[in-house]
Amino acid sequence: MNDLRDYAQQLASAAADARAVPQLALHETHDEATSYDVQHLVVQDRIERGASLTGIKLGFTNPAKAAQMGVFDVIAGSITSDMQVADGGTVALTELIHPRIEPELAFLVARDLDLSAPTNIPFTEAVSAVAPALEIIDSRYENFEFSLQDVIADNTSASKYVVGPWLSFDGSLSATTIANLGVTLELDGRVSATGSTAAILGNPVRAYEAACRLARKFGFTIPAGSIILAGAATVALPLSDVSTAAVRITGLGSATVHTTREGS
Ligand code: OOG
Ligand code: MG
Repeated sequence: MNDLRDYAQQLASAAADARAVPQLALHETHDEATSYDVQHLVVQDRIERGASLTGIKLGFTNPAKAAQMGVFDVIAGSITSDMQVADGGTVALTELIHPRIEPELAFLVARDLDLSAPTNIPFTEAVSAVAPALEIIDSRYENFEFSLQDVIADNTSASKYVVGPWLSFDGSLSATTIANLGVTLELDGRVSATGSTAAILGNPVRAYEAACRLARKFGFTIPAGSIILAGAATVALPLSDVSTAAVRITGLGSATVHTTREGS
């Protein structure tokens, strides 16, 4: 356990000091399950600094995103209250290493998910609302380079996220209507990446299934009120020279974040 604590400490300090560390190369010595053990210790460090868990995020649910990073397994991480930025809020770039931004879809979990049960409750019973979202990822590794095991240990590069207005599932919004919605990522008013919610595992509803599967396997909980970030609908783009970023999803609306170079 000692070496796992040491890995977690390196990653937690890198995030707190906004300073990259060399790749841990965990794939040489450790499996996925052990990498999730390191991740849980990294998240525990945030909780000890006063944050609380807000949900679960998925990574590499989009093949274009997986190809961008060279990692092709779907992975999960924890999101916490200190990562949440209000819609229209500001992120201090000085607190980040080499941030990238990606447009996502967020789900609001309506009830405690019983992950000891062998099957999932249906998506429409588990999830009550959906929102456009932005994720700012910030790998703690030099040059944003990692193996599968390394990125799992680094809490899947999770750094900040913004959730736009929630839309409840009702007659006009359903698991079918969210299956193929246009997504744009606008950087300083320019459309910089376009995609579809269909890029997320073919249908973002599958991100809910993946979240349950990974939670069961690697010891996450998904209580009522959790946010599920379904994964990027496009590749991630560098944020360092951007002042305002927005995601727009057809029929769902938008979410916006501003950046500042002043320390907070
Ligand atoms: C890992 C996180 C991937 C996504 O939405 O695919 C992710 C990374 O690319 O650094 O959050
Ligand atoms: Mg993401």
